[in-house]
Amino acid sequence: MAVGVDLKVVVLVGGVGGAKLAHGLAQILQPEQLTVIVNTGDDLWYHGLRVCPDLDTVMYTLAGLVDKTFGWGLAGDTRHTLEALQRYGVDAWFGVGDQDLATHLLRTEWWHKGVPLTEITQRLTQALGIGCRVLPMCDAPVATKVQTIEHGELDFQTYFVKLRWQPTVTALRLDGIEAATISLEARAAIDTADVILFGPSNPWLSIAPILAVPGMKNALMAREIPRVAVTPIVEGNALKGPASKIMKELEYEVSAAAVARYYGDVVNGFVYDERDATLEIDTPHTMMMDTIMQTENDRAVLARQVLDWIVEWKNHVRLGNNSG
Ligand code: FO1
Repeated sequence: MAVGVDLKVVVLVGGVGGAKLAHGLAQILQPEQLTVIVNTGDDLWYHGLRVCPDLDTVMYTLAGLVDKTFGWGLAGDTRHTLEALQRYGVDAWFGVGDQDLATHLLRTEWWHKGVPLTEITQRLTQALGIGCRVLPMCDAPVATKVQTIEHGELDFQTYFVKLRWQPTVTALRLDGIEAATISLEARAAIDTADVILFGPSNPWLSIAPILAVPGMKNALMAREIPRVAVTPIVEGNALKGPASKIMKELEYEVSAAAVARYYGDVVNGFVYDERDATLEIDTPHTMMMDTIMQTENDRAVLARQVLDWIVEWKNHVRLGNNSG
């Protein structure tokens, strides 16, 4: 079944995994049908530059510019500036590429002129030829802080990149979240959406910060439409990154079912992997699929399967049958 031409989709994402689903959706929808709302809790000041890793990962992925080996950064980028910093004795553990710097330079220039991050992102995405809307979760700076046993509280990228997510996590805090508000653009996208998707991103590190933006959760839950999460956990493992390690450390069972329980009634639909066929998921509407996106085509296939299932489910409800 073809994806409905009028279907408006909002997808909430973090970095690499979520960007892949956003790319799949962008391959099968018209640009005006898709809005991607991105976590900015990972953002940092890097030698005076405002770096927004998840926004950049999404942007570069959608523009076809991303480094395919890492899943972040620009393909073919070099690290000469990083090497020059090292000559000055800087411990250059955060791998910003030379071309990548152009994004951060421009963003920072506009940031200091008072341009909101939403507008900055629109300028950058437009220049990169990205048709769909990419929105930061909010305009205010919010910083994820990671409480660990070994090092106390860490800045997110210190935990994630410098210490390679090895410290044991005991809690997460979102610095600055109280001052944030849902943007008019995010609100409008949610208010007019036919479907909300939660990408296969880390629920604790990537999706929770988006949901914590004041006004965001209410805006999402006010919509009686399919609100569907795609699992980031397959056969008890995260496909990428520390999701399963963090689940253990925060004393959750490591399974797609536990992710569904964590989302609770924020979602009413859950897509889990066919390799986990024996799992029992509590969410009202569930579907099993091959959720692993190895190729670019896999992304479009998964996006289409998810939307086709949702269209069927919506038709079913319209016909008066609320089950399944
Ligand atoms: N990830 C790494 O594992 N190592 C890095 O040195 C690194 C640098 C980096 C620079 C710019 C950027 O946009 C992303 C970068 N990432 C790096 C990715 C990023 O730290 C994480 O993937 C996300 O924050 C988690 O979603």
